[in-house]
Amino acid sequence: MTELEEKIKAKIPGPDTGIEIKHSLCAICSPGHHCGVDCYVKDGKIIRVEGTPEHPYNHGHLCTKGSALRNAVYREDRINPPLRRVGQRGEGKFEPISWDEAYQTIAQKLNEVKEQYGPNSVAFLSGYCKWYRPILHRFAHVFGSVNFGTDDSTCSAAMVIANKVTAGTGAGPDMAHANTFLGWNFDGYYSAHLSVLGVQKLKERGGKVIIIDIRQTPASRNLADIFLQINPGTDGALALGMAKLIIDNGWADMDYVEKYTYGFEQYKALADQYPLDKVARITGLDPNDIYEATKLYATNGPACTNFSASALVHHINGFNSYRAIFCLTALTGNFDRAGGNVPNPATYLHKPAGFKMREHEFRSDRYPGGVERIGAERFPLWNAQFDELQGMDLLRQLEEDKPYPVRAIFALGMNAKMYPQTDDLLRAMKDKLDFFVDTDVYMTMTAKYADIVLPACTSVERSELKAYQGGYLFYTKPAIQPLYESRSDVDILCDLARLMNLDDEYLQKGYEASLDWMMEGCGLTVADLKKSDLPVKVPAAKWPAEPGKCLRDGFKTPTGKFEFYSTAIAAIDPKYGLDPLPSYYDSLADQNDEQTRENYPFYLCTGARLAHAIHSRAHETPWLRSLRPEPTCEINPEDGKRLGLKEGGSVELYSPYGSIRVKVKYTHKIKPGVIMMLHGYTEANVNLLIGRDHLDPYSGFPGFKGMRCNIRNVQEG
Ligand SMILES: Nc1nc2c(c(=O)[nH]1)N[C@H]1C(S)=C(S)[C@@H](COP(=O)(O)OP(=O)(O)OC[C@H]3O[C@@H](n4cnc5c(=O)[nH]c(N)nc54)[C@H](O)[C@@H]3O)O[C@H]1N2
Ligand SMILES: Nc1nc2c(c(=O)[nH]1)N[C@H]1C(S)=C(S)[C@@H](COP(=O)(O)OP(=O)(O)OC[C@H]3O[C@@H](n4cnc5c(=O)[nH]c(N)nc54)[C@H](O)[C@@H]3O)O[C@H]1N2
Ligand SMILES: [Mo]
Repeated sequence: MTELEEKIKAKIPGPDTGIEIKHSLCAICSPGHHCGVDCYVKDGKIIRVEGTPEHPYNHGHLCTKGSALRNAVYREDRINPPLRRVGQRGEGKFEPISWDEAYQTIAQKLNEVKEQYGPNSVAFLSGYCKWYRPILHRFAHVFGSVNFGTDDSTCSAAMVIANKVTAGTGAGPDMAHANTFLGWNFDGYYSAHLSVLGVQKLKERGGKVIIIDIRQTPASRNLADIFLQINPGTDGALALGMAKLIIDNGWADMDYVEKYTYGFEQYKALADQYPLDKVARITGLDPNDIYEATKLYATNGPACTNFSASALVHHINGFNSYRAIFCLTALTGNFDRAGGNVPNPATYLHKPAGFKMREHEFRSDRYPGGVERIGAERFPLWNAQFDELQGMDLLRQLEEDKPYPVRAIFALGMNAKMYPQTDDLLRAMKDKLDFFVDTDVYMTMTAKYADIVLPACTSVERSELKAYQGGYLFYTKPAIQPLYESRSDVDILCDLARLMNLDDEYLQKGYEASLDWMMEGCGLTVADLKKSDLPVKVPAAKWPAEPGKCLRDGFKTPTGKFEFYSTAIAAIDPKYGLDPLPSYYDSLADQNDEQTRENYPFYLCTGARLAHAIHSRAHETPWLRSLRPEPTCEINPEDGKRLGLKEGGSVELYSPYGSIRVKVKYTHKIKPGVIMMLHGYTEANVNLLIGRDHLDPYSGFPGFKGMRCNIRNVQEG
């Protein structure tokens, strides 16, 4: 018996119990995580889930959501057989049909739209799941449509683009060698639990931690040496103010700046407009605290910085704020240096693992080109830098049919509640689409608008490829058979490719053949991975990433330097008014007229992460819902009392665009004037309050975390 088998056996509660432990992964949360899980299976059913102790990533740890995986798998709202709509769109009336019939209908309807309007009139959309993306993306292209889009329209892509147009690449914090950690909107306890360990180790070594957040968090409490509780949406001003302090006090690494950067003089001139007193006024911070934090960051190096896929870029000034912070890493000589921020490109599906896979080549290989993607005209920087449609322009194009009509949506896990003014989007989909198919695990509000609904299985019911840091690849095996008639998303796509006779060798052959193509050169095949029940070390992997490559070989930007002044932004038509420098403007710039200020005095921050929830997908999982049973907004007691809001009472939260009813909770963790609300609830969808045009002009991202709103009591009952 191998050591592993011994360990596994030791965990089985007694002989002859009929319980088997099967390794799988939890795909509830971010693709950057997906912890290894042990499913205890008896009679084909999962009776218990634990973290896999031998897993090289999570080493047995599980977060709140992962601990509820079993409950998520056996939810009562799982879609059972494929369904055909019989009532009105949105009504939720369906009849069961066979898979064959569902596939035939989809093939016929998509081809009809293609014939009548052209292939780009079919949009291929995905929600938060990443695992099937290269297959779906290629499917769209082979079908002939340029229109592939995902939650990247609101998540991470703004950061990716900002990185690209500044340094040609992103760069993660090198915690292991840093003396200081600048945790800008870092709260790993809620959003990435394993990331906290690195910060704890840094502290144990005597390292220092700065946390900058609008709310007090476990990170600000447990980790921070200096905590700056900043006014929301003002981070760009702080970063420019810090740049000025760094330059004026001689803390900048001028050798680095001269050798490796471009546009310093213009950047300095911009920073000069942000003296300490002005920055203190904008950010609501004490000037001494700003000074001390800046000094610590700039003089106690090497220093690394946290970057978030969402918090900052969910403001309409977020792209520039992000860039202003990013520029500090070069100003202090911490970019691409040990203990600073070190480039480490993603291996596969957002996860760096130290080797190269041909995921992007696979999906873009068949790009049909020609007509422009949705959002191309409105968001030219996005379009030039990112390989997807910008979904924040979907509603406009549905309504206006310009530059061409969109008449069908083929979606995997589409959540319309991800889109601002969701009700308008659903109305447009209802009125304008000839055909809408959605594939989901659960019967969602969005699926109720579909003409055909397909049941997808969960991660523990399928095989899936996953890369892990440290140089690992994992090909999972199903721990249980797919429930009901559900199928794996990738099998659905490849079945359809065959039925529609799409001209593509790999989609016709299936998921595993496609993966083998993407994995070529890494020294392993799917067949090799299948021999193991745990992640396998990849021979070609180099981990950890070595710093210094950009400094040695040049940056992948037009100038070959780190660009304070972005030449890629400068190349965009001036009529769009995009600034090549990371200039600061107000995050409520489009809502600052006197009347709106008066009627909507609060700053609404939506979706700041909490441990028990993730977007729309976890709210209906009973164990997780029980941790906060009612959709609840949070307000500082000073405001709550002034307005006579009763703690736990019902309130209406409203903006110029919409209103929801929720409970209210007092908290001292946020400043007066701020209201916080989680997103993703069907009965209290806060994105009804976010204006459809309240978008960052650089990225197209919605201002989810910066919107004017107001609050008032409502009668109970
Ligand atoms: N107000 C506000 N809105 C936000 C945010 C915010 O902070 N505030 N955050 C934004 C961010 S950063 C993101 S990433 C997006 C998230 O984007 P969303 O797409 O809203 O994410 P989810 O609701 O988690 O997932 C979408 C659907 O995928 C389904 N699903 C789960 N697993 C599978 C599967 O294996 N196959 C299939 N076919 N479907 C599956 C789920 O049931 C769900 O219906 O939300 C954005 N929206
Ligand atoms: N439990 C849980 N974990 C998740 C998710 C989830 O929904 N739930 N979503 C996953 C996804 S898709 C993403 S993109 C990541 C996001 O990961 P994070 O960016 O870490 O998530 P957030 O909690 O939105 O933001 C981090 C912090 O930024 C703060 N913040 C909000 N506005 C501002 C501001 O204007 N300035 C500053 N300085 N701070 C601000 C919030 O209070 C919060 O504490 O999380 C992932 N992990
Ligand atoms: Mo996200």
